[in-house]
Amino acid sequence: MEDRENSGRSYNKLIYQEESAADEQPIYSNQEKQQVSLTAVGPASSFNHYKLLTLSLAVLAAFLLAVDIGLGVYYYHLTDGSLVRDLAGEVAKLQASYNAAIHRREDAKEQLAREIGKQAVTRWELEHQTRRKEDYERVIEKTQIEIATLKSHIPMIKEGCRHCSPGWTFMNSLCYFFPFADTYSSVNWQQARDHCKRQGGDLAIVDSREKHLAITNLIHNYKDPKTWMYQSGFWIGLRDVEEEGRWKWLDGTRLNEGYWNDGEPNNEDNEDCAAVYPRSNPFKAWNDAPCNFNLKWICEKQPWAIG
Ligand code: MMA
Ligand code: CA
Repeated sequence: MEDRENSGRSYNKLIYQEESAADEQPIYSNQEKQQVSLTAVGPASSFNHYKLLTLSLAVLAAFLLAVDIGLGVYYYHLTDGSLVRDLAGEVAKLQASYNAAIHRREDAKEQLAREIGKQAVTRWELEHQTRRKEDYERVIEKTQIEIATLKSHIPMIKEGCRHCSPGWTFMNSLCYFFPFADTYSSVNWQQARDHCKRQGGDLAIVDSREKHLAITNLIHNYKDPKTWMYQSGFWIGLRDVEEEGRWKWLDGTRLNEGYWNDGEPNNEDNEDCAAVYPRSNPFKAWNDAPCNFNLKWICEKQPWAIG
């Protein structure tokens, strides 16, 4: 760099010397001239260097231009070419599959909500069915008990066929009649007795525990829960009509052991006739009621000869 500056300065000096050489006195010594002639060789080679430099710069510029064009072409391929198109296509595909996935997720959410709703209904239905099943099980249990009870009556009925009139039941060696059928309406004590007599019998004389338990067991099976307790009674052959508080059976015998309900007999409304009621406790099954009261009844009569 310094050399180039030096050679530049020398070149200026040279021009200045040539211009002034014609009309001015020589101002340089021989030595100086020698020096000047030596330096005069320098400007010629600098000029060559300059040309070389210019050429190099031109080549460099051309190279840079080529690189620029190359980059331009590469950029064109990059931006407008298949690679970019592929990438854009990929991005579009990814976007589409992302959108589809979001859509599917929303669908799945809705489906889940619907399933949860259905499950709640199924659960309620299950609870409902479980309750129904328990109800049925209770009914089955009750029916099985009833079947067993009715089965236990079969021998009685069979024997009744052998020893008693149709519709009469054989119990404790006697024939009994119960007007369970709906065709029999409730009647007063005297009408009940008349019915029994027409059939060849009389109102029942319940003068033993065995007879009483057999009767209460039977009427309990036919108990109608809708009927009010004091209307569900059955007249028996027991009265205190002759003397208040002196209870006598129709055969004239005095009452020995009664199965009165708590507080009975109370003769509340001139109650001289006794009736037996279907009670869970058979030892509290009797009441004294007005004889003109309408109730069902129990007849008894002797069986046909056994054997
Ligand atoms: C009451 C009670 C009985 C009586 C009946 C008559 C509802 O029961 O006092 O002792 O025999 O009434 O209906
Ligand atoms: Ca009474």
